[in-house]
Amino acid sequence: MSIMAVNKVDLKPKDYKSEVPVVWCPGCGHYGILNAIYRALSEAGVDPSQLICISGIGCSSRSPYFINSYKMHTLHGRAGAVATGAQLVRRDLAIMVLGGDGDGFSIGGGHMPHLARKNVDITYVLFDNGIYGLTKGQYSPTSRPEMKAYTTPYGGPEEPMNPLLYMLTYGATYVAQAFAGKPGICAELIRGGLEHRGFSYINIYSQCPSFNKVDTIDHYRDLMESVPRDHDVTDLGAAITLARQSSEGKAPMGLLYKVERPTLDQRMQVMIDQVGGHPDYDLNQIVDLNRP
Ligand SMILES: Cc1ncc(C[n+]2csc(CCOP(=O)(O)OP(=O)(O)O)c2C)c(N)n1
Ligand SMILES: [Mg+2]
Repeated sequence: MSIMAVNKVDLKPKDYKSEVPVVWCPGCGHYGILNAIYRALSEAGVDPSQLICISGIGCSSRSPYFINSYKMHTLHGRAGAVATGAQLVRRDLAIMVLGGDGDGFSIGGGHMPHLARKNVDITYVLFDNGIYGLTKGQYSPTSRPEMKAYTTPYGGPEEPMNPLLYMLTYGATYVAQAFAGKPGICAELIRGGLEHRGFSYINIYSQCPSFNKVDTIDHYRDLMESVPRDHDVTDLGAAITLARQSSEGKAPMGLLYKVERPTLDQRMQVMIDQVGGHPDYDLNQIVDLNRP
């Protein structure tokens, strides 16, 4: 169940830090996002014993190690699929997926639309540094053509994808974006995602000073424009118009879209109830069995 069902605790952001030392390069934007996650968890009052952080592979996918929670470091690109299963059987927990642009949109690209269209009740924070950081700098689906990396020494021949437009058109019910240089805004948007019942997608640009020389923190500062105050977050057309700016040299920062729609687990429960329950697959029973 969404975070609303999770026990509220009064913990400081530092209480969500695990004892594992953070091992990213100096100046990496991922630090800002991790700090924002600590703040969001503290502000939302999430009980660490009722939180699972799930990731695939990548620098960003190491984040669950650094968070005081249950965690699953799964296969490259498969975090969303694992999270879907975890959510269906443990609706009493808050579930976050943490990972990168390569993990989510290259190898994991086949799973992303289904998380959105099924409205799986999880919060997905995508650390978008426009590169494969862990493997030392290959081109990713969000790399700009200007970005020269060792797989593309003359820059890229492809247009980057637009994650916001993608998520909106596939049916995500909470879509937001920020950049690592604004941890306060990131924290607010992640908290909103945690408190939203349904699939929440938060795209956070993150500078990779080691391998991506064009998407610097200054570039993101110039790129990002706050979502207008009068933007109606329930208006899909208006959200799509804002999202399209990312392909036109400006990128919206803030909450673009938020609507209520039945989640996958809610719809499955309705079907199970319609047939009078199922001995092997009763979501309520599974949840009860796991409670002490
Ligand atoms: C099946 C498989 N294919 C390829 C790899 C190599 N690999 C590890 S991480 C990664 C990409 C990570 O990029 P991203 O998700 O953007 O994370 P970042 O390191 O940039 O935070 C790749 C291709 C792997 N570990 N497993
Ligand atoms: Mg990356």
